Amino acid sequence: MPSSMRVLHTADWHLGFSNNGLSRAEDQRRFLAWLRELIVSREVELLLVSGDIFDREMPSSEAMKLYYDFLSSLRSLPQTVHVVITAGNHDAARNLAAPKEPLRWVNATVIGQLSADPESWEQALLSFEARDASHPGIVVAAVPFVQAYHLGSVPPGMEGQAESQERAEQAIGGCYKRLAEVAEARFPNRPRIAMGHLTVGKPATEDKQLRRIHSWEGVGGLQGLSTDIFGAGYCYVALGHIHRAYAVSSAPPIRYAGSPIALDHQEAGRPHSVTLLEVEADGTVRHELVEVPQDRALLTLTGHGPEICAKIANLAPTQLPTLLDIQQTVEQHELHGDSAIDAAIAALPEPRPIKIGHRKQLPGSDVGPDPIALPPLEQVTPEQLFARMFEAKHKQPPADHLLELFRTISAGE
Ligand SMILES: [Mn+2]
Repeated sequence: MPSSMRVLHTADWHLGFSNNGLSRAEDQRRFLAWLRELIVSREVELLLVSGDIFDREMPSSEAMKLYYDFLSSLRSLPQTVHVVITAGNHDAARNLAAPKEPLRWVNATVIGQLSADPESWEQALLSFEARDASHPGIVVAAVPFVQAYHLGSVPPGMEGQAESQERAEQAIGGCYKRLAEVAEARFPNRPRIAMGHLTVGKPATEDKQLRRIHSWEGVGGLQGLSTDIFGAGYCYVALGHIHRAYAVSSAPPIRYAGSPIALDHQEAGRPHSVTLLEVEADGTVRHELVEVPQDRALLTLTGHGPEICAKIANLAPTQLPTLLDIQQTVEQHELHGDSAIDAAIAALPEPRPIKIGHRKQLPGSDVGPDPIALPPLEQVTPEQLFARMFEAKHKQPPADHLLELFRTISAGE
């Protein structure tokens, strides 16, 4: 057996994510506990997290606690595990990198942002020794989410325009190529892995989810950049940004890790995984997708009321409450009230499913009933807005105790 180094590639944790206000912190806590066990059982030496650690720029205290507790928990493992974290487009790069120094104590390195100065890019170049002394170790080019103008060759504001695609490829490609050259000079013959949080390659045309993310979130709104930007200097490219585990290219492997848990109903119904790599001394990489247990189901139920109620009655039990997105076909007289569906849910044993969406549509129409029209925003008080939105969603005005609760919250008490 040639000696190899085990590396785990993951991304897009989106800690602090919630579905219509329902926190997914428990799902994420379970994922991180599972990940820690996997690191032990598969003797992982290096963990790469390719961006979107948090769901938002100002993460909740709950999300931050998940993150720091996980990193601290790696300290008590029998063997040292190094962690490389890069900022994604959802992360506030500076905030993520602010605790850089204390995180060194838990063997974690955070790269938040790259500046226009090519000399500074070398901070993203990290070298790790292997446990097995006969293995040369690995160099990681930990490139975070980067707008091409950060790198200095595309003017701000030009991003997203078709003519800037080529310049973005030159700027970002130049960064990867420079890092590979510097790494070769400093650490000759060490296998190199590149990280990135961006859209590269073309999505499969049948994959609506990928196309959606490509068109909405490409680097600066660009379509996928060419895979040529990574050059020939890396034996593996560990990507984040697109929430599906797939290979953009196979030689060398350029892979998205995908989100470890299904975040919304569009991500549900397919496996979610982390990518385990065996990196040999000569840079040969084998990969294995290790499926992440999903303790919660996210289901979309469609049909008429009685069909949906029957589907609810037959739901398989799960560890955490199933999240239901209900798309009900209704007749005109059924537009108000959900009592049969709510009763079907209430009849189930704990943990009962939670309805996070309920859309009603008349047969043959693609859209639900018109949302309630709102006067200009400046003429509406927050409470009126809340009441109208509640009514639009639930087909009835909010009960008094909900209005009371809203007043308490908006008064900041
Ligand atoms: Mn993401």
